[in-house]
Amino acid sequence: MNQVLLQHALLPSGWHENVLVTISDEGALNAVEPDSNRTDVLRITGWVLPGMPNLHSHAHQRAMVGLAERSGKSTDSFWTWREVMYCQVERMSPDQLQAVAAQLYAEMLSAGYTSVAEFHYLHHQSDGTAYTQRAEMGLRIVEAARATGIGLTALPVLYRYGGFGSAPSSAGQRRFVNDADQFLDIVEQIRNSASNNPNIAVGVAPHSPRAIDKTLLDTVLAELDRVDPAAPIHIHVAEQQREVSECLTWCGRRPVQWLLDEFKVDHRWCLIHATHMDDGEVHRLAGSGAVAGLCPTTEGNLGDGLFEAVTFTNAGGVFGIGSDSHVSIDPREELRWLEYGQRLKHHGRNLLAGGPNRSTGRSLYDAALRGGGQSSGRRIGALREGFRADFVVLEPSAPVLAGRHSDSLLDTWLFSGVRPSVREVYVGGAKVVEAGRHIDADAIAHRYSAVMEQLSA
Ligand code: NGQ
Ligand code: ZN
Repeated sequence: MNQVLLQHALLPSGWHENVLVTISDEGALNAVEPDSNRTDVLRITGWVLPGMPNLHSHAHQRAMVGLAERSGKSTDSFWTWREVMYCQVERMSPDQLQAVAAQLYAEMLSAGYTSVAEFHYLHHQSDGTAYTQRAEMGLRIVEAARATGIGLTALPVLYRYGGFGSAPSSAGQRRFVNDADQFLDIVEQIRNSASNNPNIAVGVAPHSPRAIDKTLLDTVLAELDRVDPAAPIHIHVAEQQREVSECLTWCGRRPVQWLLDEFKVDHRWCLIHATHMDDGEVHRLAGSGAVAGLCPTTEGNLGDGLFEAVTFTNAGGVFGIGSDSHVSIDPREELRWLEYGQRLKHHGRNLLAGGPNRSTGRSLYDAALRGGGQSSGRRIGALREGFRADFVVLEPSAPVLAGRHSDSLLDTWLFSGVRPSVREVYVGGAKVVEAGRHIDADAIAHRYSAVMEQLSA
């Protein structure tokens, strides 16, 4: 048991001072008591926010940032980017993946993300044969999370087909493909490796309606219901217009509509992107209780389109944010671009503030904490009794924050660029970032650099 006093902290009921937090040996918040006059415990000065959950990550893609920013022979698109990505992942070994993921997670932590939902589909060896331990690659993700201290929702990906209507998978997808039994084997191995670790939860991720079919997903979800009826389910959907038209051609329905018709989509689900929805789909998704997993910097990078955030949030929809392909690793940039996208689309300002006289930064941050927490299958996203002791301390001496407090400070932090970031980060009560750097930053970066030299050779 450990106690600290937070000078200013954002709690579910708003900003409070002198908040005494009592942290259990397992890293949970046993008590959160504002207005304490205790002087015999460690006092953390400055402004403290709940750590942000990152609800969507493909760790391996961090190794290819910048390598698809050069025009190809034909018109570039999401689909040509995907070909570049398939080429890049052809060679990555388990050791290399682990080093890349560790560097990525250390950077996430120093940007203020305290947990990550890893949507992991790089399962097999380069030639497509399974590793002796089928979950080898996913286990390396678990190892990287453990080593850096970030909270993890491991989401092994179910990937079987290459397109709508059970189309065969392509050669570039050979490292991803499993049938139901093989996939459930991976899930079980990951679950076993993470059991009793309060920093880790395990869910499943059917890759997209393109990569599964109804029977396959029903089989997998029935087994998941048996072993963990609360486990989160994440899926990519309707990111590109081409997906919508292919889905319409295949079944006469749009992808989000198909998903909502065919499965019991509820608060356990997280629909990644859901960019292209008609008004009916926006309202149905908002009413389902599922989280929309938005990744604005990646969606911008890939030319996806803009999510209908104003209509969706007005209809009570829940969203969270993810750094996805990791063209940026900063929760502020995701939130800022979410709001900017709506400003550019609707020609207004403060569109996601949620009502008159409200702070846009605060509304965005609160909403993303809620959706991120919900989609993680863990008790995170709030400084609240029973939740994990995951929090970030902003840099108190940052000139740009001078004279600001509470919501105006949060607005300034969010809407002022990339500096300052955070000074300290705690996950499950353990300090993992100090003076703005991960406590093991040098060793992690050293291994990462060596791997990047190998991959570029
Ligand atoms: C992915 N990424 O699985 O990494 C996808 C692209 C696909 C994003 N959607 C591949 N951002 O959708 O087939
Ligand atoms: Zn993705």
